[in-house]
Amino acid sequence: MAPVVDTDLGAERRLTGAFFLVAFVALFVGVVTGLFQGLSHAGVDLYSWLTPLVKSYYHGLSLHGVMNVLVWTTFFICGFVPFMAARAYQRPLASRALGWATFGLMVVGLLIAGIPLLQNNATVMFTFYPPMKAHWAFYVGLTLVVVGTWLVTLNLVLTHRAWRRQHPKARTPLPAMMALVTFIMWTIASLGLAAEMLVLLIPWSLGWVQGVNPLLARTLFWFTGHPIVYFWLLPVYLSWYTLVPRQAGGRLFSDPMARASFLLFLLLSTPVGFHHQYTDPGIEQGWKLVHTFFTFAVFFPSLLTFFNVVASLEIGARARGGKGLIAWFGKLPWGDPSLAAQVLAMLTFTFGGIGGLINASHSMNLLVHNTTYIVGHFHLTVGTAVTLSFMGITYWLVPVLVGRGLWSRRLALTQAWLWTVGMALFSYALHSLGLQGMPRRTWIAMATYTQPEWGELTPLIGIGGAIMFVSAMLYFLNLLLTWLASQEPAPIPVEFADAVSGPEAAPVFLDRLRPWLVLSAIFIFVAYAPTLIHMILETSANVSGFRVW
Ligand code: HAS
Ligand code: CU
Repeated sequence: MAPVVDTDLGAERRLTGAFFLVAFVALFVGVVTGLFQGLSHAGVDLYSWLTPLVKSYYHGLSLHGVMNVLVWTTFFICGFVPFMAARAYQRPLASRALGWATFGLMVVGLLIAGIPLLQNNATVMFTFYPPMKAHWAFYVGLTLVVVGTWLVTLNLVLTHRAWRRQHPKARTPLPAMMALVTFIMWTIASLGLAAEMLVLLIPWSLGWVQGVNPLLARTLFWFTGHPIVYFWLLPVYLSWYTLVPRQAGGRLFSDPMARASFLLFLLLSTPVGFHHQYTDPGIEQGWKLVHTFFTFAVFFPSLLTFFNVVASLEIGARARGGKGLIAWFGKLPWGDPSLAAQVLAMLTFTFGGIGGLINASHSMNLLVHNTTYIVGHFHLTVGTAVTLSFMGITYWLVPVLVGRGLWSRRLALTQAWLWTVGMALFSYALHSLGLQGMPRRTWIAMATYTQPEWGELTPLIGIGGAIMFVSAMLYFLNLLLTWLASQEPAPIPVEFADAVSGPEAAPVFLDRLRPWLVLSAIFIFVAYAPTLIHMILETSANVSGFRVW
């Protein structure tokens, strides 16, 4: 007899809610520090006033980066993705106990890393390049968070196996396949960071070894540091492919194409890290070129996504009476804040993605590297494509989790538009200033070399940042009131979209991960082994640490 399956997923809801709560706290700290940075660029320096809490621009920047791109994203994803997988398999996670243990481990890791960060003992920014040396607890805590994400992978794989035993012939449901690929890709990618932490940074910060190898550490960091951006992006694509078409009133255009896109990400996300190191010495030009080619290759699954998602939106909009070549776009259900936030995120990502291609081009990278242009790029991508989509997702998912309707749709819509407008001003200014040579990661208010013409655009950074801050506060207010005060009836969860060309049209090789994993390992080996071996043999770990803050 088949076991009784709890398809209500009550326990999964609580677990997802717990992950979300931590994610929201992180985002709150991240946007508050973000406001200070934006204002500081515009000449309003609050750091002297804030000294008891935030010691310097760089302390604020480290809090901002770590809380937003590492904690908000990771905790949101570990809450959202397994919940989607469980819904798609129509069964609970293989081990709820493991789910809660994972959450516990990640919170402990976060606390261990967070204390030195708050105390200004880990002001090394989210890339923590040595020889800048943080308190050892910062590295240990972050490592525990990463180990937690591997346990999520384990739980997803076990859940998949249990489902497969009962459905030997069926195609893996698309959202579940996407969940698996996201976490397996990330687990492979995070091996670089794990090696950096365990072999280099932790022994060195504890004083067990005297020196560190900064070049090797940076290389291992970017082994993980590029694919981490797809760890943030793929859960968004999961929503754009499997939920948004339904929210738009239509169907997914092609299920097989969506699968192909995710498998290409599995294959190509990792062997590209040198595009962050074009200006680093010690890596041969030829290998940098190989990573350039892979970077342009991993652009392709995003193009597939663009095509597939626009086609799906168009199907929905035309079903609602949309006409014309472009005008159908106006017929999307713009009054639904969850959909509006995500479509605005897509529009923004179109610009962020094109900027990524400029960064990836070796010769143009030399112009923009280490300038505020890059800051503009990643606020369009992780700061909007990802963050605004996550906000859109919470507009339907948080009401489902707390069992009450969204407190105010209008407030939510205002919030999404404010974020988009604020970000447009903010990132326009940063891109332009970067092209004029303004450096990133610099306390510009204290710099002695600023150019007079920068002053024409710097106010926009402050204004855009302040608009986004207001937007974020409206977001938190709406969620808080939904949780505590809403009288609206509990909503029905958004169902997964049907596909015009469905899973049965997908060839079997799109439902097998092993061959893709083997190919992925070969690509990574080819792209990294010669350089890593060379670095390990030819360079030494002889740089002692510095506290530059
Ligand atoms: Fe990037 C630096 C290249 C994507 C995040 N990136 C960063 C950093 C971050 C980041 C955080 O090659 C800074 C790290 C640091 O601190 O130093 N990036 C790329 C490329 C892509 C790319 C080629 N990045 C992302 C994503 C991120 C992200 C995604 C976060 C989530 N990036 C770089 C490079 C650097 C870099 C260099 C190093 C720079 C340096 O020198 O330091 C590509 O994956 C982008 C492909 C995507 C597209 C867009 C497709 C559009 C879609 C939307 C569909 C729209 C619809 C609506 C449906 C081409 C899928 C439209 C409707 C209509 C009707 C039009
Ligand atoms: Cu990258």
